[in-house]
Amino acid sequence: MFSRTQATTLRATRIPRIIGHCGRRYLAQVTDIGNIPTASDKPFRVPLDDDAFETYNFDPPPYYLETTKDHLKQLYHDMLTIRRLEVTADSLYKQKKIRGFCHLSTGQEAVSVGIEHGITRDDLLITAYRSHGNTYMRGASIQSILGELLGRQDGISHGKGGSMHMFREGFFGGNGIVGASVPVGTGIAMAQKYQESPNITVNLYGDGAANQGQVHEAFNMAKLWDLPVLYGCENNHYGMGTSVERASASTDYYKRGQYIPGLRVYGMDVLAVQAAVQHARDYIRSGNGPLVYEFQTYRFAGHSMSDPGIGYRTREELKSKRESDPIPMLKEKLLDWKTHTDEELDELEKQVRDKIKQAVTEVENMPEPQPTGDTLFQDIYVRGSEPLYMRGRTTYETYYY
Ligand SMILES: Cc1ncc(C[n+]2csc(CCOP(=O)(O)OP(=O)(O)O)c2C)c(N)n1
Ligand SMILES: [Mg+2]
Repeated sequence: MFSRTQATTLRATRIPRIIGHCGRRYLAQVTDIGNIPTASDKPFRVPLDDDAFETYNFDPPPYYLETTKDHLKQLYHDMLTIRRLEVTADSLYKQKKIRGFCHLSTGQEAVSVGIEHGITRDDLLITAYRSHGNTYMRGASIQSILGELLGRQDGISHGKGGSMHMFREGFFGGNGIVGASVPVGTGIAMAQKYQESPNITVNLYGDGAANQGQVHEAFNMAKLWDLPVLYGCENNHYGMGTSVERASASTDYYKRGQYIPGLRVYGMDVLAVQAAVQHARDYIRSGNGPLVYEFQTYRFAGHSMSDPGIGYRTREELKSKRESDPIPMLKEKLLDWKTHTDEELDELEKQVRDKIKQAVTEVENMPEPQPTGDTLFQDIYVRGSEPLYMRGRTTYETYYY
């Protein structure tokens, strides 16, 4: 475990941050820029910001991340892809090609990307409804996500789930009921412990959900039984139109586990998120029980497509938060460190844009689910595991599988 003091010795020529949490600019330098290997797959360390973490009864992660040039580019690629996918969803919604609920996570990409790079595919993940980024990061194709949003047969939930209900192996959704996924995720971690699995569950919820009783009941059981679960509160500063200050008696969400150690992570920095999650995984897998993390992030868009997102916050606030957009922030670091060139990153951005554009064309040509009674009753259970029959609206509508 690295203390803050030990971590400091890893840095030599650091320029102190001159702007605070909102509107931050990253000015730190790599310890020894000459030591960055030329080979794209050779590991080296990059420093993290001084205020990347705040701890609660917990040793902080190391203030550096071991990475490679390929990996840094992958992080950038993943955040760009989620952003582009959601900007595209926004436009498809406005064209009325996507209907119903649709919650975007623009601004929060560093959280979903950093988490996935801090765990393995054998670890499990559950979240609430703002889940397009998590779904993509768990390995779903862009087509399956966009297809789901457009209600197509080849969507990830065969067009029946929509924006909030996407699932994949190792990913338990996409859940629409605020807070309810937290006890479900706790149960998943309990199963892992019962089955003596070496893996962990990442259990995400919002700042709005954090005040619910069921969240705290889940914390109690997780600590009582030392379950392998990382609770992650994505503090994007609002639950619908209500700011955290108006909703929460304490906005220190990383301390809300009381008897569970916690960490506040600067969630606009994908490198800090990954380092923090790797650290949590090591800690939990060593049998230490649960952790409560708070990822400090920000939602640029409205709560959902029906919320313009400006009625409860000022344009000035939005403007200043946009200065800490996780995507340009990472780009700035890569350019500062000379790990990648401007042209290389521009080319990557173009490739991502083209890929999403191509996916939209494919998805628009996907068939819609068959408008039959059978379709209605399929996919309630995993295919092949259905019961003998299922009741419809009335007993006269009983469907036999
Ligand atoms: C049990 C329940 N109560 C209320 C709602 C309506 N609702 C949907 S989103 C939301 C706000 C949740 O905020 P937060 O947990 O911070 O998540 P965010 O939208 O910021 O990602 C509410 C109250 C709901 N879906 N479920
Ligand atoms: Mg919120």
